Parts: sequence; structure tokens; C-alpha cells
Amino acid sequence: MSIQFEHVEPPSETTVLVERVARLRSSMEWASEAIPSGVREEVRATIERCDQRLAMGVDFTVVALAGGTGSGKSSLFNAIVGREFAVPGVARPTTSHVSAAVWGDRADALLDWLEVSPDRRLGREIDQLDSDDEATLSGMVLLDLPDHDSINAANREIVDRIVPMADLLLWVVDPQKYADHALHQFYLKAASERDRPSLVVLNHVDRLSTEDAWAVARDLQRLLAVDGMTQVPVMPVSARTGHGLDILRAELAGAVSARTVAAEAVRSDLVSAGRSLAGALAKDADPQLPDVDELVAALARAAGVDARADAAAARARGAHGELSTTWRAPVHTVERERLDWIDAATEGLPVAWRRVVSEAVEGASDLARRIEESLEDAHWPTIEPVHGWRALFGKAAAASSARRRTLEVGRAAVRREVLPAVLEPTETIHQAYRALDELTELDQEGAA
Ligand SMILES: Nc1nc2c(ncn2[C@@H]2O[C@H](COP(=O)(O)OP(=O)(O)OP(=O)(O)O)[C@@H](O)[C@H]2O)c(=O)[nH]1
Ligand SMILES: [Mg+2]
Repeated sequence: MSIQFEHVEPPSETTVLVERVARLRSSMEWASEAIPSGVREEVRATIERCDQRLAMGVDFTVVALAGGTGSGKSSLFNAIVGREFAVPGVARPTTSHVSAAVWGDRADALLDWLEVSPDRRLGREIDQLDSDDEATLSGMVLLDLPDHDSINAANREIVDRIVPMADLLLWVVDPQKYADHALHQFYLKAASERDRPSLVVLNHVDRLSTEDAWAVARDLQRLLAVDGMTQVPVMPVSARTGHGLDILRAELAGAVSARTVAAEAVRSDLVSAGRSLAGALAKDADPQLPDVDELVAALARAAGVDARADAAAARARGAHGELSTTWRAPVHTVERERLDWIDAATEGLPVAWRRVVSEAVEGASDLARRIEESLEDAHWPTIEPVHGWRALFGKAAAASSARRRTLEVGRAAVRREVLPAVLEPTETIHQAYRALDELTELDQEGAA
């Protein structure tokens, strides 16, 4: 007989990301109270965006053309597409609606999510991708955005909405405005801090001498380094003459064919959420579950189980009197045990987590009532006094057995309530803590 092993593919990067996002979503449901509200909103928005982006699949790569007014985004869009689709022009109107070109399969769901209106979508279906050059861009969704420095607030809103949704940002810079403060301060710096995959082109180079074009490109490169973008090369291009477009297309083809840009963009989104979260978590804390047996024993004792066990032992020895059948777990004692548990379970965590665990764990009066009811319903062992010759030798053994059996039944009854009311909620919060903590370490994982 031979044993056949089924071949299981290792989980893809996307599967790992999808699972991570799902874990984070439920963690935020449980633990959001422990996260300061500003960070909480940011983390929630990131989780939502990543979840939606992953649901669209990572086979498409969304490339957005971003930059100042007149830098040539629409012209470059047309030059890459090879058709006059986006409307360029110094003469107004400038771009105020997003245009999209899709290479390969239709990407309707993705374009709906990006809110690109149906009449602004240009499909480049595979059989229309005439040249090899075009086919290498299969899977690319190219977006022409309005200008980020628009006097029109609606345009800026569109840019600010789409930029975080794009997988790859293609920054288009104009030689006259390449040092623009807003571009660097609000966009390039942020993109760099968030590790957003980016490319930078210096457009309009046909208007410069080769020498000047290189001088500007070098200076722009220096400014990008100040923004933190040390790995991003500046590509000099001209949307008008087509200069440098072959190199740009090759860069885009490389990014698109790697099929990992979207996953990378999601990952970088999560990393930056992790950085914001770090302050709400304790460095290197590893919350541990306290000993549940100890808690059960203490609560059982508080409710009178040990007293009944002693009475049962006495009865086995021949003492008279009925064993009590009413149970009372004093709320203040239950509360003390409960607080000791919460303290131990949140040792080393920021104080807000203590509150979260405390809210998740059942309150003392409900817990006391549950314990009492469970003890009332328990099947207690029958204890009869030992008589006759056996009494001579067996009293001690019978008493200890009666004691042991009573404790077992009583503690099992208490445990039945403690598991769902105390232990499981604590475990859930610990898991939420760990999933969030994992996010803060995603950064190092990437560097490793
Ligand atoms: N000489 C030259 N002119 C260019 C180049 N690229 C664009 N232009 C011109 O610059 C002007 C603005 O170009 P657009 O493509 O509309 O610029 P845009 O970035 O889309 O502008 P907004 O939509 O307002 O943000 C147009 O007149 C283009 O013809 C280039 O590489 N060289
Ligand atoms: Mg435009």
C-alpha cells in the first residue's frame, strides 16, 4: 500500500494578505476601544481599503498619473494609450474627471470601486493589443487624475481619494514646477513614508536642452531624496515628442507583469497602519492567560463548594445533618477574583487593554448568578455514612473520597460557566492584541 500525499500549493502572498486583513477586521471589532480614536479611524479605513482592493484581485495593477496642473498627465496618458482619449490642454477645462484605460480583460468591478464613470473608460482588449509592446502592459489600469494643486476643491478631493487606492503612483513633474512645495510636502513625502510604489517622470523635456534636462533631473532626484524617495529614479520624458516613453513603458510593463505591485501596495498600506498602531500597543508585550484552574478553585470555594466538601467528608465519617442545597457566591468575592484575573491577563499591556478585557469578561454579579445556578443544577454525589466493620478501617478513605468527589462536581459546575464567561473572552482579546501587534512587526518582516 502506498500513501499518496495531496500536493498543496503554499499560500500565495495574496492569500496571506487576505487572511491577515480578515484577522485585523475582527481584532478591530473586539479591541477598537483600546486604540486612540484618530488611529482607530485610520486603521479601519486602511483595513476597508485593503479588503476591497484584495477582493478585486491583484491581477490588475492600478497606475495613477498624478501631479500639478499642466504637468502633462493627460498628454502622457494619451501618449501611453496611443490615442487621444483624455483631454489635455493648457486652455481650460483642465482634467476634472478621472479617465481610465485598461489593457487586457475588462476591469469593471475595479473601475466601479475607483468610481471611474463608464464613459471615461477605454478598453484595450487582448486581441486589440496589436504589438508585443502593448501586450506586455496587459493587466494595467492607467488612470489620468486631475491636478493635486487645483483651485477646484472637487479636483483635489478626487486626487486625495484615488491616490491611496492606486497600486503604483506615476508622478508627473514639470521642469518649471518640479520643486513645488505642496507636491513634495503633501504627496511625495507621504507616498515615501507609506512606501507607496512610485515612479517619477520629468515631463516637457523637449523644451529644455539635454544639459538642462539632466541638471533639472538631478536636482529633482536630490529633492526626492529629501522626501525619503531614495530608490525612485527620475525618468526624463516628453509626452509631446515621445522622448523617453519607451523606457517608461518598459518600467510599467515590468511592474505590471510582476503581478505583485497590487499586493505590495496593500502590504505597504498595512505597514503604515501598523506604524500608527504601535503607540497603542506595548513593545514586546506577550499577554498570557492566567491559570484557569486556580480561578475555578477560588470561585468554587467562594460559592461554598469547599464547605460542602468538608460537610460531605464529615457525613461519610458518620456525622448527621443534611448537606446544604442552596448556593451563594458573594458578588464582592467574585469581583475580587475577576479583577485578579484581568490584572494578570493584561500584565504589561497599556491600560486601555485592561478596560477592553474587563468589558469582554462577564460582570461579577452575572457571573455570581451563573455560578450559583450551575451549582444548583449539578449532580452531587450521594454520601452515605459508612457503617459496620468497614467503618473501623474505611472512615478516613470514605471521607477523603466524599470530599474529592464533591470538589470535582462543584468545580466542574463552576468551570462550565467560567470558560465562556471569562476564559474565552480573554483569549479573544489576546488574539486581537496579537493580530494588531503582528501588524506593527510587518515592517521588520519586510526588511528581513
Ligand atoms: N512641449 C511640451 N508640451 C507638453 C508636454 N506635455 C504636455 N504638454 C502641453 O502642456 C499642456 C498641459 O498638458 P496636459 O496634458 O493637459 O496637462 P495635465 O497635467 O493633464 O493638466 P491638468 O489636467 O490641468 O492637471 C498642454 O498644452 C500640452 O499639450 C510635453 O512633454 N512637451
Ligand atoms: Mg489633465
